[in-house]
Parts: sequence; structure tokens; C-alpha cells
Amino acid sequence: MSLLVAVQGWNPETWIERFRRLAPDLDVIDARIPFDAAAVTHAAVWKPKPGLLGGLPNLRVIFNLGAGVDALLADPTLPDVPLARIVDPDLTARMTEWVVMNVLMHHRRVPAHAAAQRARVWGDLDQPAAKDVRVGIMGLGVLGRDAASALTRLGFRVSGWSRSPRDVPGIVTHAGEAGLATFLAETDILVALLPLTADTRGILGRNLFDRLAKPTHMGGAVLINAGRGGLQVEADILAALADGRLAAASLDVFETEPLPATSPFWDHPQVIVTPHCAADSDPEALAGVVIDGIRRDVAGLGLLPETIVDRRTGY
Ligand code: NDP
Ligand code: OXD
Repeated sequence: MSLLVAVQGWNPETWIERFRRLAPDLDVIDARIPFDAAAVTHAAVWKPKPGLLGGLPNLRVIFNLGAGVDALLADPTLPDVPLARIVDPDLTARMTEWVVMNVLMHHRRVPAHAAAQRARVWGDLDQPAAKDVRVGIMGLGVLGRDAASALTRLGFRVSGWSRSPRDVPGIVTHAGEAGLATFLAETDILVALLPLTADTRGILGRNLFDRLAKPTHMGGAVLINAGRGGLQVEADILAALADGRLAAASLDVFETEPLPATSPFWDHPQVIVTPHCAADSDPEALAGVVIDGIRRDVAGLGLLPETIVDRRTGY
């Protein structure tokens, strides 16, 4: 068996080294060096060059080294073989940390306190209890459910929204277009953990911001997006921040990445920017997931169901 490693935007060396260490019996091939395409049986990829995977005649499985597969599915030549994505407690815990940190930053008014500190003002800001703050999570998948559970434990009133109806302990759930208006009207802090698909592209725009709760203890509602930049309409976010429909935003993902130096988000006083690092894929933690997947495939066990990407829905 041969594993082709094609990683762009991250350091491929650390993945290759980790795969070789974990599976010395496997021929690990570096896609940056000329290789025998016919020898490749499995591929571990992050944003591989379009067309690369289509040129592998004996490919059995593609392992996407992150949770989101939008970049991969955008390649029209992607071969029709099983496609797995990362589902792992390490990645999930990182995302939950980022979400909880940002919800608390806004709930506890950290940007406002930081501005007051710089102005040497001993301020007094309205500070409700977590139980009086409504956090709405768009996307009740692996990441959304874990973030919901952590926020519930902190005492927030959590609700969630998904494509199909979901039962998630401790939270109120809504589904589909029919459930969206109620979900938004009861949300003070909106957390987007959706995949980017034909249905979700541009969903975080004017029409959605109009329907969020108002007013809140922070002024308007707060938007937190760690899903994908393509979910958001950045001109609409800026307009909503300017007229108070949004009080603030935490954005980890952007329409264009890296975020261009000219973007108004960089120095926007109401916006917290992080550089698509909400949940990094750590080779040390995640290479083993791929190796297990290869072993399962070779043994005829199939991939773990929760990792399998459904190409019809796009996630
Ligand atoms: P999952 O596939 O487990 O869950 C996706 C959720 O989104 C599901 O609840 C699904 O609904 C819901 N959903 C999909 N389409 C729609 C729709 N049209 N309307 C309503 N709900 C919808 O994904 P994960 O939780 O593992 O990951 C979510 C995303 O997070 C990834 O796709 C990726 O883009 C992003 N991500 C970002 C990272 C970062 O560092 N910023 C790191 C890792 C992931 P249903 O339950 O009905 O299927
Ligand atoms: C992912 C990401 O999808 O890092 O895992 O964005």
C-alpha cells in the first residue's frame, strides 16, 4: 500500500514524518517529488492541486486532513472513491476552546473593557448572568454539538440549528428554513459552525442579521464564525456593525484568505480577527486517524461512518 501526502498551505514535512513513524510498513510518498501515480492506493490531502487525485488510477480512499471538504469538492476532476474527513477529539476540543473563548470575550465585554483600560476609565458595563444570554449555534455536527455542550455547562441558554432535525441533550434545536426565523429571533450570540456548501454560501448576510435578537446587553447581536469565509457576506457584516444590528464579531475565516492587508476587519474596533486557526489539524494527533482508516480499508471493514463525506450534500 502507498500513501500519497499532498498538503498545501500547511507544512507537509511534519505529516510525512509522522506517517512514516506510525506506519513503517507503508510506502509514504511526498507529492512534491515525482512519483509513480499507479502505485498510489491512498491519499492524505489538504487543498491538493486540482487534477492531482484524478490522475491516480489505483486510488482507493481519499483522507481529507481537516474537517471541511469544500476545497476538495471544488475540484471537478475529483475521482469517485470514498472520501473521509477528520473527526477526532483533538480537533473538536480545539474548536470548542476557540468558540467558548470568543463567546466569553463578548459576554464579559472584553473588547469594551480593553478600550476602557487604554483610556484609563474605571468603567461600569451591564453584565448579565450567562443564564440570561442566548447562544445560537448554526451547525449541530461534531463541532457544533461539542461547543453546545461546553457552553451549556457554563450556564448559557444554548440553541442550535441544523439541516435535518437533531436531538441534542440540554439544548433547544431547530431545523431547516422553517426553523431559522425562530432560532435567529432567540439568539444574542450567533456561532457559525456550518460547512460551506451550495446551500450555506453567503448565509451570514443582511437578511440573516435583520432577524437576530435585538437589543442585547452588548447592544446588538454578536456574530462568531469559524465555519468558512464563504458563509459570510463581508460587506453586509460591516454594514450591520455600522448600524448596530451587530454589536461585534469574531471571525476566524474570511472570503479571501489570507485576509488582505487592505481589509477593514484588521483594525475594526468591534471585530476580533484570528487567522483561520480556530482548530488546527495537528499531525501528531491526527495522522493516526488516517493510518487507522487505511488499516480498516485494507481489512475490508470500511471507513468509520461519521468520517464519510456525502458528496450529494457537500459535507
Ligand atoms: P459536520 O459535518 O459534523 O456538521 C455539519 C453541521 O452543519 C450539521 O449539523 C449539518 O446538519 C449542518 N448543516 C449543513 N448544511 C446545512 C444547511 N444547509 N442548513 C442547516 N444546517 C446545515 O461538520 P463539523 O461539525 O465537523 O465541521 C463544521 C465545519 O467547521 C467544517 O465543515 C469546516 O468548514 C469548519 N471547520 C473550521 C475550522 C477552523 O479552524 N476554522 C476547523 C475545523 C472545521 P445535519 O445535522 O442535518 O446534517
Ligand atoms: C478544517 C479547517 O476544515 O482547518 O479542518 O479549516
